Amino acid sequence: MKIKISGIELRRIAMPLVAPFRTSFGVETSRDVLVVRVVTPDGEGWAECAAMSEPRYCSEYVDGAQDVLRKFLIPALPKDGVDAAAVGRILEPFTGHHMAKSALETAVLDVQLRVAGESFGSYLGASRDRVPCGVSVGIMNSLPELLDAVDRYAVDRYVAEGYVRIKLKIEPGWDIEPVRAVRERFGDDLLLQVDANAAYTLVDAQHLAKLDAFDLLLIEQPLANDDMVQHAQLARILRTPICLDESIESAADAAAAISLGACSIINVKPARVGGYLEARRIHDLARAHGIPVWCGGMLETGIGRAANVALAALPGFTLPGDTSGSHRYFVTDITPPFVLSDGHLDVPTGPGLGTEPLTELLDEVTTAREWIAL
Ligand code: NPG
Repeated sequence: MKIKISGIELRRIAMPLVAPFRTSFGVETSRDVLVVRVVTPDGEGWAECAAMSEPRYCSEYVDGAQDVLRKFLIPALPKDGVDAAAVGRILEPFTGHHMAKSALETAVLDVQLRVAGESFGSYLGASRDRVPCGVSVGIMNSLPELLDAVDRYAVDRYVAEGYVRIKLKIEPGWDIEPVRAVRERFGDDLLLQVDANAAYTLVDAQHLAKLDAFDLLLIEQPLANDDMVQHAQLARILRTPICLDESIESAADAAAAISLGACSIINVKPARVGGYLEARRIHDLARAHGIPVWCGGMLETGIGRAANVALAALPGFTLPGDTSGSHRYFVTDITPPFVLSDGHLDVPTGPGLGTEPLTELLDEVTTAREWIAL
């Protein structure tokens, strides 16, 4: 179905986080989110760009994403209408910028599905109506602080809200001890995994092998983004399964990683791979190879969360994702909040994303608006 676009609004919003979120690549205290609104005669489509303020997780950053959207990606869309399934191919001549491309494709897909009356979950091929949820715990300054946070964000709610697994962020100097402390305090039944965000090198292999004692679900992205061969070597040393995140920017990367033996699990983040359609291709490929996937998160508002939850409902997403409830990150979200029930989030069933920003809330947090007519 071709959708005729009148114009696109690029809006920036400031979303303070409930607590600083520290990873090996930096600390986030507030999200500066680029929200994309596609306007058509028949309705609107929404998406958010996952790019952070600074190019630390990957080379993209939010000002750059807005610039490339304004100068190259939006002007490349045909004036006489476009089908969301064609957006990826239309944007292909521009290299990189997956997060910007993902936001544009997602907003077009959203309006197209709203017009067609179909939900993201149904369109993508969801096989469940709710998904189990994990939570990511940032790097802390001290062990007591970590245990409090685990208490506060995961285990207490594991009982009260039911988070089904915990992911600890690690880096050199903050790895074996926090994992040991969490295991000792909460026992072996807790589903636990770690995420290094590329903070180690192959020289650390024997050190990382000490994590094998803790029966982790996986270790995520231990080595650098382009260390595909080194990850394959590390996989032969560790018993803990290796999951790749940053290294996988496309289905082609996933195919290479699988055939090299660089990972046995993949974290699928739609923004990182250029959109939900490429994310689905990675899901299909991994599933055909018996490689489990799970849905990552990038501190999304309710707009991004809605689409992630829909994706996480596909049959190959067999591990709990970083699809936490809205209140894990924001006191007030711009959409009605996603709230855990029995450790799960419901997959939205309304047309498109099945949710949209509440105008008043959105206006309150808006810091800038730009209109690009097509
Ligand atoms: O639940 O949304 C979430 C965050 C999960 O830890 C999480 N995300 O490296 O996967 C990651 C990390 C991240 C956060 C990556 C922000 C990039 C930016």
